[in-house]
Amino acid sequence: MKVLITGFNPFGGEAINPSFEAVKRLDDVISGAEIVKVEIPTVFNKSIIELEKAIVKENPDVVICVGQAGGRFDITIERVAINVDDARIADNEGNSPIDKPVFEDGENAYFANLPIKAMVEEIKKVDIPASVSNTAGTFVCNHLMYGLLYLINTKYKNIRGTFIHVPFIPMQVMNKPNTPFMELEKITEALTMAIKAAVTNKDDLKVAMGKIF
Ligand code: PCA
Repeated sequence: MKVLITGFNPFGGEAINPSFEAVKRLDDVISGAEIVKVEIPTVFNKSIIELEKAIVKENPDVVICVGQAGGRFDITIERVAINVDDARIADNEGNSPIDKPVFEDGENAYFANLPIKAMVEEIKKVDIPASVSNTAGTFVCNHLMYGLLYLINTKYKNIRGTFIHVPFIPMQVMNKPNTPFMELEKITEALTMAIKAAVTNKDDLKVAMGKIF
């Protein structure tokens, strides 16, 4: 079993991106699965091109993309990606598409096909807050998740994938009062648990993890 896990480079004026900081600290083998780590540029289109290059090179069974969600307090496993780019800020190459589809010929949305609830449960077992999220936003993270699931649905049908959003780490919130954060070690541990659940559960758990809003 091979897992491709990606993190993004820093964007939006931040010096680091906790997603790739955590990804690069992961063990090279988790629950018997080989872990391949790749850094992805926070750029529309190029992010999907780089992801597909890594998929072709590595031929993974599982792909998990990770991104920063500054302001969220917990680890969130994303359920769905939508076919919309709507950028509030520019990406790292100055692109800010408004209401453009990620792929003209794609579905309106795609669902993750990894056991997202089992992944949440496994993270919570080590006392790290986690939940299912029903929106990955409309910036580069949703874009990459949509690209991953589009590729899975159209070309790489045996791959299972999803997206994980992680909070800021402490050094990022020094000048951001009342902003949630999580220690980098905890984020790395959470990703390890998520990978463990992803490679050991075939079916997802039938437990309620919906949100009222
Ligand atoms: N987070 C951004 C893009 C890159 C990242 O780490 C997002 O949530 O869209």
